[in-house]
Amino acid sequence: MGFKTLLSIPPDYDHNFPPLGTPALSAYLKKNGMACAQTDLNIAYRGFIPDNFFSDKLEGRCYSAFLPRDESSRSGQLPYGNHTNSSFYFCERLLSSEYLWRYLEDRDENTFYKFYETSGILDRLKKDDIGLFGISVISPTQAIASLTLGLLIKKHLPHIHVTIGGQWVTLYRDAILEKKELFRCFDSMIVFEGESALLELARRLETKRDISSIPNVIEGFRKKTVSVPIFRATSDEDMNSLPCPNFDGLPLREYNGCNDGRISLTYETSRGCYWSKCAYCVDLPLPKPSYRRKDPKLVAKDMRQLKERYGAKYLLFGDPGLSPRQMREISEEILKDGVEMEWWTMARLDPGFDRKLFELAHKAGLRQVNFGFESANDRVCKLLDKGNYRDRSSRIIKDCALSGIKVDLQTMIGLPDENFQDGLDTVDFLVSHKEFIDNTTFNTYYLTPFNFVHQNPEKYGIEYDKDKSLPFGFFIPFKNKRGMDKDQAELLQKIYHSMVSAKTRRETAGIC
Ligand code: B12
Ligand code: SF4
Repeated sequence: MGFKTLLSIPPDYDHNFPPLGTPALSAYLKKNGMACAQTDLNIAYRGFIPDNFFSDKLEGRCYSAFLPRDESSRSGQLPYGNHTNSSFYFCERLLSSEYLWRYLEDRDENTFYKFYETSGILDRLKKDDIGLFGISVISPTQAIASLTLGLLIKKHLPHIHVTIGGQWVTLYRDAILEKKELFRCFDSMIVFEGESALLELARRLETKRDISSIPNVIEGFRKKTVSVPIFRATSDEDMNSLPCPNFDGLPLREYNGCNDGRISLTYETSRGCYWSKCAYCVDLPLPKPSYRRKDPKLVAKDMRQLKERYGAKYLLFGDPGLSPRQMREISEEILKDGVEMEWWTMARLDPGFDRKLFELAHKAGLRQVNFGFESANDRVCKLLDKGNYRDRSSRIIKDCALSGIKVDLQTMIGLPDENFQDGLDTVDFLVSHKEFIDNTTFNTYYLTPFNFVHQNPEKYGIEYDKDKSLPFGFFIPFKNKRGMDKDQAELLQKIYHSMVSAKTRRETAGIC
């Protein structure tokens, strides 16, 4: 019996689609001859805690102070509307508190601990004779649950090598290394892209070889010291040698995206961003990975495989930004191959997009594009190196909608140096283009770590206190020196919503 790896997706994350990290890694290990399985504990955790658990339990516990609880923090202040022990707020505060270790093993209050005890995960690890257990930490919402799980396994099954990886681990690699005691919860961590590093880790563990020199693998605790080999030596994988993701073992019918019975999966046709300039970029923190795309022929082949193997009907492309060239060539290959499938993607408002291209892509199954629009004000876009221009955005949005593809606009209000008048330009644009826009994701701007604004706040008219930032903080408090404050940003959002609904009421009443 060979060496076995089990990869897990801990709570709490998006329930709409299976996250792509573990299917990508699982496929890569299998392609290279290593046994690998995966389990989605996030889906299993859904519904585990009663709705009122956190509101009822606030009194009298040391860690209740880390839960966002007053009315002001429940409304507007907290992005992503999560008020539990999986909130960004709770995670970053608990990680910096003296109660962390007590919480990680608190049977009564730590709902993740309770869940793991009943989930059967420890039995599975024993029964399947797992040698390497991987935890995929994509977002801060999973961090406390991941540490709880790692610690539990290290206590009960210390012979199993526990490794953590994913976007959260990569983003906070320095903070984790600063807080070395976290290595009590895992034996190693893998930063940046994980395929080559995880494969090499599994191979060396199987043959009981030293793991300290594997690029992007950081080993710790057991040896009392933490070894830090050079990061990124092999982190940018060649997309054309990555196999089609493998979703075996994930409960594909249980994701919300499958609510009408059609299997919806995640996929990627490129990594990195071909633009890579936006000053506030959240999706790809610094240092940015290089841009690589998968050969469109291979993309069409993978899509066929996902359809045949899993009955997939819909694909969510996780590419941070699909380029016009990639969209064209993929569409051509899909049509040549005859694979019938619907797909969704994120893209820039790039001048290379036009009606002809969108019509081709629509024919090939493209049903929705989420554009990074952010602002209709050219000065603000220029300052942030967004590369968007109002008139061009208008043309692309119309071309896309008129081709039958839904337009979703990611919009931010309160951007660096953006004043109230600039914000009104955005509201005006959205209202006047309403008939072409299917949905607007309207966020208030938040300063996040490791981008150009964070690196050089003066240039963008931003001020924040570096010394007061929490090491695991995601939303950093800041002052927009010349721009609008949070209240004005919220007011603009209210104006937008009232104008859009007023317009809709008039249209419904047949006045327009
Ligand atoms: C597509 C996407 C989504 C989609 C799909 C989500 C899904 N179900 O898959 C949607 C739009 C729904 C979404 C929602 C959210 N997302 Co999102 N999303 C992405 C995006 C753009 C791509 C993710 C992806 O598929 N990558 C491709 C896979 C293959 O890469 P990967 O997951 O990084 O995995 C590799 C490595 O990290 C590593 N690895 C991963 N797991 C493991 C495990 C082990 C053991 C090892 C060794 C290695 C390893 O190896 C993998 C292969 O190389 C990323 C940004 C990015 N560039 O990755 C943000 C990102 C993951 N999302 C993020 C966030 C915050 C969210 C939201 C909370 C809010 C938001 N920003 O919209 C919600 C989640 C809602 C919720 N309830 O929790 C953050 C996470 C922040 C962080 N770093 O801590 C990211 C990084 C973007 C960002 N900075 O805002 N998201
Ligand atoms: S287009 Fe998106 S991923 Fe690329 S730099 Fe801008 S915000 Fe980042």
